[in-house]
Amino acid sequence: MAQAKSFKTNGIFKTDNLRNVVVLGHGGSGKTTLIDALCFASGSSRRRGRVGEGTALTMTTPEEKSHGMSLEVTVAHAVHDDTRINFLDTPGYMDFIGEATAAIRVAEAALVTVGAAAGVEVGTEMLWGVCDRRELPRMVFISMMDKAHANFEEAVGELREKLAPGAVPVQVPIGAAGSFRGVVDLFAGKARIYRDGTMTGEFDEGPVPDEVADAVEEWTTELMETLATTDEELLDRYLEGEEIPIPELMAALAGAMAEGEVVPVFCGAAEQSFGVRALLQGIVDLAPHPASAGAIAAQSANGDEVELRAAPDEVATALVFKTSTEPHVGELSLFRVYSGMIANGSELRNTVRGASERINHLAIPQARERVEVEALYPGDIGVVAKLKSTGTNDTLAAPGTDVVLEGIHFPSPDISIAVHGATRADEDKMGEALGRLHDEDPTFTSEFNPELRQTIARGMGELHFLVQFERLKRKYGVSVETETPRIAYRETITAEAQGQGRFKKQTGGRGQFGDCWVRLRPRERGEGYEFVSSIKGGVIPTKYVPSVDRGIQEAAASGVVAGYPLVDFEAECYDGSYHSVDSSDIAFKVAGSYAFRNVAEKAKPVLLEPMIEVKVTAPDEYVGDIMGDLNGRSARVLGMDPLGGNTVIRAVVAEAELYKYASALRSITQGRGHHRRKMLGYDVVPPMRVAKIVAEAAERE
Ligand SMILES: Nc1nc2c(ncn2[C@@H]2O[C@H](COP(=O)(O)OP(=O)(O)OP(=O)(O)O)[C@@H](O)[C@H]2O)c(=O)[nH]1
Ligand SMILES: [Mg+2]
Repeated sequence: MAQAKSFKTNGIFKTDNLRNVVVLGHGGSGKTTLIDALCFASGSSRRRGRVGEGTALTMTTPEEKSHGMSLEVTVAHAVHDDTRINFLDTPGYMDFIGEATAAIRVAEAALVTVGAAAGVEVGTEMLWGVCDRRELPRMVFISMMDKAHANFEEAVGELREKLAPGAVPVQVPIGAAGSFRGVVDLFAGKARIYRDGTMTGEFDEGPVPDEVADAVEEWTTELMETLATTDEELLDRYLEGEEIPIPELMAALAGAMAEGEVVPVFCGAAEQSFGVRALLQGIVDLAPHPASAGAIAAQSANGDEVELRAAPDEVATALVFKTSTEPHVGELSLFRVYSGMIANGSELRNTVRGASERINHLAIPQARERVEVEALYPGDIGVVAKLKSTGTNDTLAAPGTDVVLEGIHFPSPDISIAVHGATRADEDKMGEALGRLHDEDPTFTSEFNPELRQTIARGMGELHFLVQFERLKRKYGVSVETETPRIAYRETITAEAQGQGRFKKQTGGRGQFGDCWVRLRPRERGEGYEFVSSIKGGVIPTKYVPSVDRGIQEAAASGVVAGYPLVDFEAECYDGSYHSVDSSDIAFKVAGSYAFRNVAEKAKPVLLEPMIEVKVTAPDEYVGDIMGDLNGRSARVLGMDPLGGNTVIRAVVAEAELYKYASALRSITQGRGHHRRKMLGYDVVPPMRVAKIVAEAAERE
């Protein structure tokens, strides 16, 4: 049996010998297991871990171990064929898509896992879309070939139909589910039969077994024809029946993959380390190296485009793509070098915040471990502890440079929840600790909302919140409790009305007197407030008219139905009277507010509520149930569009009807549906719900 080669894992690798590969796929499609197997087989990790036992290489935090899934981007490397492959493991669960987005930003290629039994899933499609926007070259690993119902042909068919017409296998599996035991490499035309239980992916090479001969012939023709069509010269030679050497075919495939024309498909069963060696070689041969990936997007401080090369003699730049804090370790910054060399002990400038930072204990990450190195070449991924004032999305550059690299476009959080400290002490520490969570994860925000008198946290979904609050407790010792966020209702008027506001006070000495007549008119939704004066003949002196306006605005801030701000109306002050001694700004302000209250009551006031546009994406089979549930929430459906085997439903729903919608959707779709939200505006609350809102408001008063 071949012995796993030993490697210098902490060596410095030059740009050509580096690959940055983000591993993406639907939740539970086998990414973490695959990376564990790849790193172990390459000899760069000492222990073969398991997701189920919480020991997989890239499961690093207690939260990941207890939830049994990836929750953050984690970098681990394998060294194969003199090349260091930096793998970025990402969560497949859509609440954590921000982590995947960051990882996609700094990779040159994506390795997408598609379960051989599950096929293309919602998460696969979402992440594929993010890769599309960055034109990221992709390869696919059909995972879990050993699982019941594994079906390679079907998975490839789905992939071609839904996501990648250019997907083409470079391997064909031998057997499936319980009988899966090897693959045929289509370039070499040889079978690899895996040895059971080696865990390093050892195999015996042999001729193509009869059972797969037809499939091998069919897919080999497909592969050759696909390659030939990407290159005219190759096509001629192929048509003339020339035997084209494998390295040439590989180079053609790598070129076509870089262009996004072809997506090479591999397969295996990472749990048993079947297929991992061929995949390592495939990545080295096919994934672009950091200097071949085209222009580096950067700007100077004044916004001019800057051209940078991924060369050692270029000015040094690096992008921080992940910041995390762990007790006893402090803050760790993961960064990707784009240009120039970064040396241990050097001083860099944070060009976003204008601070200088010293790079001590420069290291490359191996999941939670750091392997110290003297320097990093352009393209490499490094980690450094305890930077003073650098966060995610900041650029670090050589002193004297003001270059800012293109940042990561994180999705904005659109689900909210209200939180308060479990105790007084928790409440006091909560604000700062929540802010630290945001520093680690830009898709989580929080702020105190004075109108609602609640701290509102925003995130990507309910599991996201759950995990964040677990981190809050473990890292910062702060316990929070959650509650339904109050709704920012508004009020408006629906009819024109007019009337008087008169303020007169005589308490010895000087009195107070203000008197105005005001007409209120409804305006369209979103048009706001407007004040008009049509006072003639100085019945109210000009200098007091603005006080009437101010009085109306202050009174409108707590409306007449349930005390919510009354919006979208015009107020016209058309008459009034004054007293030469007793009138004052304050007296007219009070008169204005009296007039508002008096008239607004007569102007058929109504309650308004925030309306949300939801976009639900789920497999077709759940559409009936989703629609039924949306009906129960009085939703108005705007449209339904097919997206692969999924349907995208767009509907307008009152915010009040959407609390915990993510959970409901998850149980309706067995976790296969997700939704996004967008605030649309305000609409009148249906009469049947008004009484309850008024009663709740009265209770809070
Ligand atoms: N039978 C079988 N099971 C596998 C294989 N690969 C992974 N699994 C199991 O499938 C489950 C999910 O695997 P993970 O590696 O955690 O999947 P993941 O894509 O990282 O999941 P997320 O981090 O949640 O996105 C685990 O229980 C694994 O043990 C495989 O090749 N065969
Ligand atoms: Mg994982």
